[in-house]
Formats: sequence, C-alpha cells, structure tokens
Amino acid sequence: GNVSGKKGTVTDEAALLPAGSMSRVQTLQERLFLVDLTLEEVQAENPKVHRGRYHPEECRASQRVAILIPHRNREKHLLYLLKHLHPFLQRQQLEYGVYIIHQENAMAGSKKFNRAKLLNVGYLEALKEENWDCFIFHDVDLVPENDLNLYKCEDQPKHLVVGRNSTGYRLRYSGYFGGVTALSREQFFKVNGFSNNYWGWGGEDDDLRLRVELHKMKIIRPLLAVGKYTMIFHKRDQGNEVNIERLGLTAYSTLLINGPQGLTQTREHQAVIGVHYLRMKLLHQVSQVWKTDGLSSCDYKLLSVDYNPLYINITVDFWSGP
Ligand code: UD2
Ligand code: MN
Repeated sequence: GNVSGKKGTVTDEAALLPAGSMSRVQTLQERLFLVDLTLEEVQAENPKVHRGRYHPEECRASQRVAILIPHRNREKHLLYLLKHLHPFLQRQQLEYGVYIIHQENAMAGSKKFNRAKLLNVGYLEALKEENWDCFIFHDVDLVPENDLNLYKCEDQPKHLVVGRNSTGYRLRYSGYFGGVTALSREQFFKVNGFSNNYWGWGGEDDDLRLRVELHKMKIIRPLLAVGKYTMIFHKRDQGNEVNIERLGLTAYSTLLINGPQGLTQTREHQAVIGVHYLRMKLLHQVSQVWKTDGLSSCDYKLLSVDYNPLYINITVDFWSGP
C-alpha cells in the first residue's frame, strides 16, 4: 500500500473496486481526479516549490533530478500529476525540477505528437539551466502509488512502471520500457537519447530499450509492489493515433520465423503487416542509426521558456513530421 500515511489515497480507494470493470474505474477516477481542482489550489498546497524547483532544507540531496513531462492538450492530467507528484518527491527528500515540454503545432506538417523528441528537447534544455544528474521521463497521466518507488537514478537505466491499475498491475511484456523511466545524464547521453522519428503513438519506448541493450546496459525495476501506478483514465488523443509502424513483438517473431505470409489473411491485414514490417526494419536498424538519430540530430524551434510556480514550461515546435 501507500506509505504516505494519508487517508483516502488512490491506492486505498482502488482497492475497494471490483476488478476488471472499466466503467467503475472511470467513475472512481472521475471522483478522485475530475473535481474542480484549480492550479491556484495546488500551488497553495506546495508553498516550498519555486519556479518548478525544490531542494530539501534539512539535508543535501545525493542527486539533482529533472522530471521531464511531454505534453499537449492534457491540462487536467497535468494538474493532478502536479498535485500528487510534488508532495511525493518532497517526501523522498529530492532536489528536483519539473519540466513540461509542450508541443505546439504552428508549422505545417507537424500535427502528430512526438513524445520521444519532446523528451530529447527536455533533456537538452534542462541541462542549459543546471547540470542535472538524473532524468525521469514521465507520462503526464501516471501517478505513482508507493513512496518507496524512488525517483533517482541507479548504475543501470531504471523502468519505474512495473504495473498500473488499467492493466491489472502486471508488466505488459518483458522488455516493456514505457511510461516512466529513470536514466542518468551519462546513460541517456551514451545512447544518444531517444530516436526523433516516432510520430504518433507507440514504438519509441521499444527503440530506447534497444539502444540501452546495444550499450550493454541492463534495465532494472523495483519490485511489483513498489512500481505501482494509477493511470488517469483517458482515450487516445487526436494527433496521437496509433503509429501502425510500431513494433509488434509477437508479429515480429512470427515474421522472423514464417515471413510476412505466415501472418496474413486479408489484404487489409497484409497492408498493416507491411507497415509493421517497415517499422520492424527500423527497429532492426537501431544499431546502425542510433548514433545519427537522437540528441545529436534533434532540431526544434524553441518558442518559449516560462517559469510557473510549480513547473518550468518549455514550448517547442518541430519543422518536420510525417
Ligand atoms: C504508453 C506508454 C507511453 C508511451 C506510449 C506510446 C505506458 C504507461 N505509457 O502510453 O510511455 O510509450 O504508450 O507512445 O505504457 N501526450 C500528450 N498529448 C497527446 C498525446 C500524448 O500530452 O496528445 C503525452 C502524455 O504525457 C501521455 C504520453 O504522451 O501520458 C503517452 O501518451 P498516451 O498516454 O496517450 O499513451 P499510453 O497511455 O498508451
Ligand atoms: Mn496514458
């Protein structure tokens, strides 16, 4: 359970729910999250955070940690994440800064969301302000449930989301590396960050895992009881439609064994598999392209850097896109 000692936390309430009922989950989450909370209220609850940053008064933190949150059109989620995350990080006595990297869509042809590229931008921009030791790459809609899930870096890259409410608190597949990850400044630099080429939903997390493995690093995770998250209920966003080129691990292994014919029945299916095949090729090429696609090639137009009480907002636009 939750070690914060507070009553009425997400964990406590979720435990009362009958399992497997999506509408009940949605109702619960509306009750927990979708009340009329305002940014002013969350600010008032967190008086010790200034310009998105905090450091403990009683001690010196062992690491300086930058939390990077990719964002577009999720204001409500952001509000609830800020409400839960700031006290959580302070209970862990961390020195930290919270960065929101917001994708603007002013330029032609850049309508699709690019989570990975935004996180590259966050890393590069945050380092201009402070020599952060550790980076937490964080979905806007994931709320950690257990205070023992430490937001700090280890000697190997760390995947913090072992399970979440919406998938029955299980690891989705071995090798899964999405949601929330912690890489040190050096670890992320070593793999040249994320690929910039994943537009729309999916694939970018698998790509980062391959980069990590290529560099002979090993992904570590907290225990299941510790790595628990509540994902605030949401539907797929507009402009973040499934990137159908993304790796389907099962399809991939079938392909390797049987070739594309082994998978297909209908023409539509065949078309989808065709595109899958391209993406698999892309993922297959990670070993050749990681050096030229990543932090080293991340081009973006910086529109603004704003300092809010609870976060630093970096707004960017991208020139290219599919
Ligand atoms: C999963 C992964 C996520 C990423 C994604 C595929 C988990 C828990 N998370 O998320 O890390 O790998 O699949 O790309 O497995 N966002 C916006 N506005 C948008 C679209 C996305 O702000 O219009 C941001 C936001 O921070 C969001 C994140 O991108 O949390 C991931 O998008 P999602 O929540 O729609 O996808 P989900 O939950 O399947
Ligand atoms: Mn999500």
